[in-house]
Amino acid sequence: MIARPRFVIAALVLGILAGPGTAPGFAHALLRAALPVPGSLLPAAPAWVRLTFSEAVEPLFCKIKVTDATGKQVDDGSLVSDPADRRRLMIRLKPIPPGEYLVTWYATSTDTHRTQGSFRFQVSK
Ligand SMILES: [Cu+2]
Repeated sequence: MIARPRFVIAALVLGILAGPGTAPGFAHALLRAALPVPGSLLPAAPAWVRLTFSEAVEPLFCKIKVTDATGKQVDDGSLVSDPADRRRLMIRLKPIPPGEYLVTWYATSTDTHRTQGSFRFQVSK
């Protein structure tokens, strides 16, 4: 009976060491692609921000926030996931004037690991 918790711990350690496949590291949701492209200067305001991660993500535990240069939120707050591709999240933007915008994202992959990041884009005058 006393050995049981130790067995469980050993199994967990072995599970961690064995890891999921031979991929380098674990299945963290890293940002693979974004629209607008990070750092880009756009001729017109985009209607959406779309992020594609390296892994499937859990929309309920993800967040995308888009703010203007004064810190005011310019997204409509409703995160949309793509049922055809669970690595993809989108959020709709309010009509935005020319300026610089910051996209901040928090993602939770299906293995519950969390990642976060941010990038900027600009809308030209
Ligand atoms: Cu992970």
